[in-house]
Amino acid sequence: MPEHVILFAGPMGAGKSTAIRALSDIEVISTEATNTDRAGADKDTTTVGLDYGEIDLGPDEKVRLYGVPGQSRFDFMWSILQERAMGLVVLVSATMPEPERLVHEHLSAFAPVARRGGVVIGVTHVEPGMTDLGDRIVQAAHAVIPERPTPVFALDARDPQQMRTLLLSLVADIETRIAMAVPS
Ligand SMILES: Nc1nc2c(ncn2[C@@H]2O[C@H](COP(=O)(O)OP(=O)(O)OP(=O)(O)O)[C@@H](O)[C@H]2O)c(=O)[nH]1
Ligand SMILES: [Mg+2]
Repeated sequence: MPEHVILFAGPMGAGKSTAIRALSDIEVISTEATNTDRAGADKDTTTVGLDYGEIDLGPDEKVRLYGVPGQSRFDFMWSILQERAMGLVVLVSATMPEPERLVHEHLSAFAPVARRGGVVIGVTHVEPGMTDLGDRIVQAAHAVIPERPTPVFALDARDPQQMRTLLLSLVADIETRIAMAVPS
């Protein structure tokens, strides 16, 4: 059965664990601990290990969803998982200072996955009137991946329907790339 490995990256509080919970068909495996960094994100818990969920997109298409803890993106276990991953979701919250800088940082950390497979960016906590934020994020993504456009979605990580739209567009992008790849 064909399967995809998708990584969810982004800073603390962006909504990675929430997004995986919204998408997963199975009970999510999550290693949450008490958040001692209230300045980083004002919430009760933070992910210290990984999040893991699964979703079936069709009778024989399984997607494995892995959340990368915001602070440990350079750990060796993520280098290993990065080799298997074909897709990357970078999440960032619009309420964070300089979301475009955070996108640059987290996309750079997983650029090999984005280049080999596909990537989408999800911006959470978007309020009306944040007029040029989308453009700034598009530019930040272009600086890391200049060879093709990176889609940017405004979404609520708690909303399964919106998360599904993002995931389906990522998987479609990956499959197009595979279908059109030059045989080696
Ligand atoms: N109002 C609002 N809340 C959101 C939105 N997206 C996510 N959230 C909330 O924002 C918080 C995000 O927290 P997590 O999902 O724990 O974030 P995380 O990226 O896993 O963070 P770490 O594990 O600490 O790196 C949760 O309380 C969500 O319910 C959104 O678009 N609007
Ligand atoms: Mg988390």
